[in-house]
Amino acid sequence: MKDTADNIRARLATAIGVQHVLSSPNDTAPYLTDWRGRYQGRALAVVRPGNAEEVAAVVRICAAGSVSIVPQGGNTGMCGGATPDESGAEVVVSLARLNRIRATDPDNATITVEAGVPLQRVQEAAAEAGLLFPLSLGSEGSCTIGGNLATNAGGTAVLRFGNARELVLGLEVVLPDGRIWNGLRGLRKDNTGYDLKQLFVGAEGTLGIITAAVLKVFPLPSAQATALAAIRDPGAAVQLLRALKQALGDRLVGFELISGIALRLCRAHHPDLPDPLPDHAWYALVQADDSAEASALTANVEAALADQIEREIVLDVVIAQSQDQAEALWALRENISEAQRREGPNIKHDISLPVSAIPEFLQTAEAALGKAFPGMQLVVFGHLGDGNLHYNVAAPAGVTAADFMANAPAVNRVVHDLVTERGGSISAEHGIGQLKRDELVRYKADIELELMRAVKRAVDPAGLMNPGKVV
Ligand code: FAD
Ligand code: 2HG
Ligand code: ZN
Repeated sequence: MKDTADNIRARLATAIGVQHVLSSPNDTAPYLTDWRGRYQGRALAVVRPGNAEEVAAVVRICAAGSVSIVPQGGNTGMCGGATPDESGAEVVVSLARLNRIRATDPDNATITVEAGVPLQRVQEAAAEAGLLFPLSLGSEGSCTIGGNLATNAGGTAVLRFGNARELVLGLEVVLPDGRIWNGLRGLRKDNTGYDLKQLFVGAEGTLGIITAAVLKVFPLPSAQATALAAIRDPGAAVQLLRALKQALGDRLVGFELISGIALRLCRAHHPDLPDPLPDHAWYALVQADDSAEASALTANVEAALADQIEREIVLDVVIAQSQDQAEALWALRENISEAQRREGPNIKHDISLPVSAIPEFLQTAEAALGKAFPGMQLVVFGHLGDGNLHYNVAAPAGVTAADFMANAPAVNRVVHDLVTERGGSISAEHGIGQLKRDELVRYKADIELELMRAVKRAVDPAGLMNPGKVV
């Protein structure tokens, strides 16, 4: 027989303390909607356990009562994965109180942190030990490492360091039956069968709750160079990327593409930001880091960019002369998403393609969308070095965003069909959540969906972990 909601709440309160079981509308409101305000759910309770044992106790209570669980970190996700459904029967498990740095091991180049530690705090803790944790996202002040792993987050340094998946060596996970799996190993080599930790990375909370992780850290760079280049078109960006890889090797950390429209939108909402190269159609933001002497890196970056100006690949360039200037150039890029949110709803696509296919994709997609939805506005930017574009579509002037959003399925179809035809992915780094669950069924091969469902059934036979998300 199913427990009543009151009984479940009482048991949760006994397990983790009544003050950590929230159920009043005021207390729960921030946990029940996503960052973009696109989804709105209800919950039986929002619980805030303080350690892995308490998470396990919460999961056992929910499992015994057949109550579904929605894990939540910083709630910055882009696909509604951390928002409960509208039934009011799910329990949101916030990991925010699991916020300890457990250990730093400079000789092993690892840091062990709890899931609720904000990404920026992980970066700072590593830096305090003279080390670099390279995952870097615009949301890093709010998102948590547990959320980063659960979404396999990407960001702006994937070109050099890989996605979250490549930065994790070990995990501690509370399984759907409430057992704690301690896989907190700090090993770079471990071929003892299936790589279980990777199952939970990118699973978006559908297989278990990550409570802690052992992460890779790297030497802090001693030299950094940041440049904004104005370029003619995306084809020139691809040529520039290739030339900079050749000139800088793995000192090239990030390579972002920004359309002039995206940059101007960002400045419209952040007029305090600089406008060093006004009125160009496209820009590339380049980050290079090195552990060697600063002058060598700067000279190499300058020479490489000067060469590209001579070849007319780069039209104009500005190289940051100070840390403040570098941060301001990055702010032009990092604040585009926030500027878009302020501007109003838009139809988002987080796509990846072979880098070589991107210029032609952009031309074809713009023509196709222009024909089907005259006047729509493209806000294109993203991590070109990784073949990942944020291909966002906003309403034509004079059309309300709400009316325009009714076109989302048709716009998705145009974009995702073109991406798929070119061997690309409909979710490069944001995940599936509830936003793209139906798109996944449409575009993922049957055999892959079958394997995913088999894994889900094996690990979570009762289907209580974040139902309705991903699979
Ligand atoms: P949440 O939003 O709380 O949750 C995301 C998903 O993970 C949900 O399905 C949730 O159930 C699950 N989850 C959370 N914690 C756990 C846990 N401990 N165990 C199991 N499951 C869990 N993303 C990128 O990849 N690259 C970017 O460059 C980037 N830039 C961004 C910029 C801005 C301004 C914003 C608002 C978002 C950006 N994002 C980016 C998206 C988002 O920040 C990432 O997806 C991030 O990894 C989510 O972390 P979170 O802690 O906020 O997770
Ligand atoms: C970014 O790279 C984020 O800024 C957000 O992934 C992208 O808002 C978006 O579309
Ligand atoms: Zn991104």
